[in-house]
Amino acid sequence: MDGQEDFTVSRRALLAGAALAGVFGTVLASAPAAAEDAGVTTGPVPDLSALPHEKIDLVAPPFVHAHDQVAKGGPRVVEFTLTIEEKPLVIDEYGTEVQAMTFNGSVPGPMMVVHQDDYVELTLVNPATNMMPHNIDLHSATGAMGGGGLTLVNPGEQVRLRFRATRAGVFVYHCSPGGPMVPWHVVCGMSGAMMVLPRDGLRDGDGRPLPYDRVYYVGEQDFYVPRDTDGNCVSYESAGDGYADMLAVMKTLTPTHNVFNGAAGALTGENALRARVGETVLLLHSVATRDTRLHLTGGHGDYVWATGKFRNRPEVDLETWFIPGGAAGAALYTFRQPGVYGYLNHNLIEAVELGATAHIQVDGEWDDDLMTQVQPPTPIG
Ligand SMILES: [Cu+2]
Repeated sequence: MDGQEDFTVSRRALLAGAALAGVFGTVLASAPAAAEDAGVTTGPVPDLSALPHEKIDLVAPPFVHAHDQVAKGGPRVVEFTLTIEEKPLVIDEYGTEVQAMTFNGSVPGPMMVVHQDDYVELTLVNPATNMMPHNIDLHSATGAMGGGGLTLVNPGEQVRLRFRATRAGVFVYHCSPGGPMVPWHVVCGMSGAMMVLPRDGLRDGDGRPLPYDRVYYVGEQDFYVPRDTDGNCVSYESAGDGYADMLAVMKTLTPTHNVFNGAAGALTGENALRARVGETVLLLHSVATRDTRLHLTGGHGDYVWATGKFRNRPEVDLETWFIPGGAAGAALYTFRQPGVYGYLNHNLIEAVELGATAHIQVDGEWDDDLMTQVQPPTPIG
């Protein structure tokens, strides 16, 4: 692997995915990216025309498209389209710009919601304006590297994948185009999540329903921005131009930024999430690479599926919950007090210095029984 950083990856080489795989294939065992590499041959497409079809328009995080919590009727075919956008993205208040790769233009990509046993029919579009091949590995899917082996598309191509969502939970999806392109595309922004709800909705450990009034989706994203000799972050004209420098930073395993929803401050202040006292909020959270430990300041996790899989009994009354990299979790909380809550990675250095903080602005009546200031700050006496 020595000297890999010395490769200058031109736009042309990135476009020619095969050529690039040739370059790196000699130095790295590549994860298979395409169907032939994954040894996959699928048969005739099953006829599901008798099932109801539903086409969903996705919305950008932190919002989640409208959905039923309890499924009405039997399994459906739920249709989604994700369009890949390679584009510059400002990731902090200093104007640091990265050449991001995104699903639907946002980091993270949009949350997709279905019910267990639904069929997901996903169209992945790679417009000709992009420069690189991409695909999608859905952790909610079974086979062909989560669909990655059947969805590799060059600029100017689209592909349609169908899979059955057999397991209930929140699951990461990410680009996985093979070899060293995998971590690079993911730390350039290419991940998101899908929630597969149990058909009868969320339940506590004793089978009682756990409905929610609001749902938000937060994706935690690590960025590795190269710096110049003065310590300033460097921007590049294209993703390929910055590849070698970024790879060197990636290999330190120390991100320069670790942010919620694409940028430091994307969910704070004016952009805070909102709720009211008495409302139950479902907080969905994904991390594609690194681990996180989430905390709601002044609140709790009433019910938490930290690893996100709803057939497991939720934990209750948590102060902080751990989500391993490569997973998406879910936490349910009913707000009891108004005010501004921090929702953050409780590695406080990452929260405050690297950007992993959101705010939740909660309106409503204060409960003096739960908390009150018995004496305001007063000279000691
Ligand atoms: Cu990609």
